[in-house]
Amino acid sequence: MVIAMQLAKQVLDGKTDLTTEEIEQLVGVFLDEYKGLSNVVETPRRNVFYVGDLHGELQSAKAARDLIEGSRDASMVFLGDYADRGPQQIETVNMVLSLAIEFPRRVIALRGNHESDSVARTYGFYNAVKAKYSPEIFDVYCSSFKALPLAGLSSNGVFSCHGGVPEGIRNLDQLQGLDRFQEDMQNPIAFQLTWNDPAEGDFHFGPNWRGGGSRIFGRLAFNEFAESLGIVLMFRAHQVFPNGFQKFFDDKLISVFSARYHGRVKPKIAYLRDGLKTELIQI
Ligand SMILES: [Mn+2]
Repeated sequence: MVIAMQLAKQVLDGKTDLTTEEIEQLVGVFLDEYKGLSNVVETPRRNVFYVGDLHGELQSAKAARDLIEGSRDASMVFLGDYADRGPQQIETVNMVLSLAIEFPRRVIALRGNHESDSVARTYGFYNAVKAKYSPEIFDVYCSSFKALPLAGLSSNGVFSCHGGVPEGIRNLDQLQGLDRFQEDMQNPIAFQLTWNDPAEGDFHFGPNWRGGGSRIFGRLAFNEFAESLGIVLMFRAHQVFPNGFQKFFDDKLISVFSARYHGRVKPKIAYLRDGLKTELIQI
């Protein structure tokens, strides 16, 4: 335990050459912390950084680290999609796990659709881990993914998740009661929380090009979900926008993306101040 805490600190300070034993230690301590969390965790009311997709870009993970290390009164919510696609996937995942371990009361990591065995097998993380370590270490990482909570909610009505509004939800208990400890999010509500996308328009739900049971949610679905759960503002990630963010539904939903994505994005981290005011920080 003490060794793993020191290890987390070393990763935050730049250590990248972890042994298989060290990865097992890091994931073990992370699981001790995360497996008992509820599906929807309570997040702070103010002074919260919301970090969008990182996708293997250690540069963005380090920018997040610098923000949380530099602001003692602030908290941070990672909105998922840590590995796959980018150049430093293992290092980026290690950084997020280490931030969660080092700052258990100020940092929370949520689950993205890429924190799934089958997706991470297809989009790069499996190959990266197999090349540097072994398929068994990929399984170790996947065990940490399963423990990630699906959403955050503050007492003043700020909701966060990777994808968005799932179909058929009328109260918080429906989210808290589902089984999230599945490798591939077989539960359709867990799946939609991490896969759905917003679209402007006065409709409820529609088909999503991403497939696999994912949905597009419109203004009517968003408003009903928000009213049912007492939500006044929502942060989510999952979609690439050139400016690193996009606002929907009269600015009540903010989508944020924190990776450069081959130069296609000016990456942002959203910062929720007091009174529901949000600043978008260029990283
Ligand atoms: Mn995603």
